[in-house]
Amino acid sequence: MGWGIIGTWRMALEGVQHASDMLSKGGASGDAIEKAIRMVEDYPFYKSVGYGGLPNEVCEVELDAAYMDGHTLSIGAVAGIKDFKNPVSIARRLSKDRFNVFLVGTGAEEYACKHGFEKQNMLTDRAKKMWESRIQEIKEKNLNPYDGHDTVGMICLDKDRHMTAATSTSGLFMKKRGRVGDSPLSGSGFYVDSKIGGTCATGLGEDIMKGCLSYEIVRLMGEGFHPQEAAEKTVNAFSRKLSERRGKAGAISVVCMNNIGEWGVGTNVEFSFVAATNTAAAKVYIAKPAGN
Ligand code: SD4
Repeated sequence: MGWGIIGTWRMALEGVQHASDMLSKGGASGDAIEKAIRMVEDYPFYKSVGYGGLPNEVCEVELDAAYMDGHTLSIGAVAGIKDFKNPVSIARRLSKDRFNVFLVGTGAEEYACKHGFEKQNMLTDRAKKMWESRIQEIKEKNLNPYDGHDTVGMICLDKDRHMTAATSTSGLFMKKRGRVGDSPLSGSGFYVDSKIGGTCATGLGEDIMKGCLSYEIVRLMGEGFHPQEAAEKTVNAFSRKLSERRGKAGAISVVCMNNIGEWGVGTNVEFSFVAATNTAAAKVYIAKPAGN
């Protein structure tokens, strides 16, 4: 039986490689995806996820993360959490609970503390310097404060055909305190059903949320569409709809995989992603918007 994992952006590479190793030896998709996302969270130079993540407008690192089990459809998510090392692990722990599975801010922090998750100041000197220079640029060059943000999101399939999805991000650079994007929202930032497949998204959360794109793509895969067709069709149609109704669509990119390890991507901007399966080693790919 095959296995596979796909993740957003170049930053997913080392994690996907490590997860591939686990999956090829029969590891479970929940363990592989959690480890892969933690590796991105822990690396200080990936500036939009975990440690070293980009701060909000008052220079605090508020993080969002989610985890979904495609077999039980259990979801766990945290948003606006500060000073905890691995938000994805907190999200996974929450997914085991029956109630209160999506916690924000101080509630999420209390839960993490109670369950023994490691605390850490997530603001690095580098991120603080970037924040200071962005403040200058906003004043001097009238720059859009929100440029520069990415989410690591992954979909994982193990040899037992068990699928999981997970996301982690610091959200928009310079976001308002308490702002939450699509990444911890089921159906928008991620969705997975082991009987079909999974999707996760990256880009401007405010726009991704308007279309519940991750759920829609899984639904189309369930109707028999190849992941590539489902992703491309959904992102193109939704971008077009936003352009018609609002004049412009923000950046929207998705990666998806079905439960036999076939994968696809859809995007309205150039973006990188990483995929690995039992027949192809982890590799960085570049996707461009498809003509529509
Ligand atoms: C958010 N979707 O918070 C995230 C950020 C992101 O590429 O993925 N940017 O809106």
